Amino acid sequence: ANNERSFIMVKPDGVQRGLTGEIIKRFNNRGYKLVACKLVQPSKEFMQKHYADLSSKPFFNGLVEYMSSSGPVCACSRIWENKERVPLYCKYLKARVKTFVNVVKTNPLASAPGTIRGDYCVDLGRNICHGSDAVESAKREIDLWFKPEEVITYSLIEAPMVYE
Ligand code: YYY
Ligand code: MG
Repeated sequence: ANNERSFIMVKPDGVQRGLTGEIIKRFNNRGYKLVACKLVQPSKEFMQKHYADLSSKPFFNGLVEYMSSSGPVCACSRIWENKERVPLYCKYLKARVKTFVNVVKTNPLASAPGTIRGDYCVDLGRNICHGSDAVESAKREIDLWFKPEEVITYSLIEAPMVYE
């Protein structure tokens, strides 16, 4: 089993709408191990760091303002504990994360039913969930959001029932 980690965050709209449990459950159902989870009220400066890659975009200020002033977010990390070979896993991580979050599209209206965005939201700026888009960005985001001791190492008892 590999132990590459993803970073998933329920955004303020998702938390306010009571969808935190639904989103956590989606990933649980698929067999991904939750290794970190906390409710955070991020500052503007913190969200600027999180979305640093988007700082030149016209929507950046509004995004940062929204994410830091609309209520808490729920930050989570998961391990994709499965038997896929690492190169294949790396190749498809983006697609896999996007499959759960939105099927490639950021705009929920373009997201397929069955995905998180496709099932729960309609507007671009209220798309309820963030998922890191690559192994490297996940690592950067986990280091930003969590102290090392907040990411827990444990065995998932149901793992042999999920993976052959
Ligand atoms: O990774 P993802 O969330 O699907 O999209 P990003 O391109 O990383 O943008 C982050 C965030 O910014 C997006 O979830 C909504 C918001 N946003 C926006 O408000 N307007 C856009 N034109 C593009 C993105
Ligand atoms: Mg993104």
